[in-house]
Amino acid sequence: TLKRHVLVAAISGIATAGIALQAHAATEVNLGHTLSSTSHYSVGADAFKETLERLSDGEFTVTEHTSGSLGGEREMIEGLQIGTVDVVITSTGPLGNFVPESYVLDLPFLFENYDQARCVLDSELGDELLEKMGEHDLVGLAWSENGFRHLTNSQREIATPADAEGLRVRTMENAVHQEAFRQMGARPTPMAFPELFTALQQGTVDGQENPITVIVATNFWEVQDYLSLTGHVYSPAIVLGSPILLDGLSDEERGWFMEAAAASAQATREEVSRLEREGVALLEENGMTVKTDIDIAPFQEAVQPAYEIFTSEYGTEMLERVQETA
Ligand code: EAX
Repeated sequence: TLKRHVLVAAISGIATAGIALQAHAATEVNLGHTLSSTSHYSVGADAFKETLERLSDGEFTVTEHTSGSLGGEREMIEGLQIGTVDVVITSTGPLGNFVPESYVLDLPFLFENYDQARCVLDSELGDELLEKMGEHDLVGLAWSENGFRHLTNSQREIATPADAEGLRVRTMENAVHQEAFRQMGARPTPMAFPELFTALQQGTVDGQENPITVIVATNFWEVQDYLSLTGHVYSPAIVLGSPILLDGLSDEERGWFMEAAAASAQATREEVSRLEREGVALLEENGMTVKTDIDIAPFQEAVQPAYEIFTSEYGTEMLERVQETA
């Protein structure tokens, strides 16, 4: 900013000398996500901010809006389309409502581990899916990460699908997830993330499912006693931009956004990996009962119909390509 002040002073000097010049104010980039300022998304937002401001030499400044202060993920994606928000870090949970091709990534038990999931997202297929965003008034900047999702609840320890029978579970606004939980015998209730903590607190729902990262960042131990490490679905995150801002930029400027998003994704993945190592102990220290040795076979079997419903609606091509790449 010192530089900017000097620049502004110089320009006003020139202007008084009768030469018409205009000082450009830095463009403020509003970045939103649903998680707290201690979350892996915030680590990613910091990296985005640092990288974009450095590469653009202050042409862009980034303002981070945490904890869903700009709305839930579905709302923020809509915000990108109409230009009320510039950059969003979001799970792919509600993305299928806008870009149906992305639904495939949210199929339960699609990936076995982090390496496999990251490898698919970093492949040509991942790039192709990012480009697809452009057909739906969104700019796909980078694949980031949320993590493997696990089930928490306030009622009882869950070791088998039968234990989840009748449990009211908040799901993301994602048809594939809702179907999977219905097949498991639970009662899925789709809800935007910013409403979730209160819903758990008031008992509107008994449980929810999210990665260790989110459970830690949201202090869910305050309202949930039981955690079962089901790892039932890998939840990618994506850094999305608004075409209203990005379409008006030069190639160089867009390149800075891409680089900033790549740095963001990298920093987020590292934080996810750290929390995968340290998070469970932290949750136990905070009083959660954690069921670690889950036999996932019956869960996999229970959610099979979600695959059939998915492929009957969207075909098998995308799914086959993901499975070949994995
Ligand atoms: O992206 O809605 C969810 O449960 C997501 O995992 C959360 O907003 C982080």
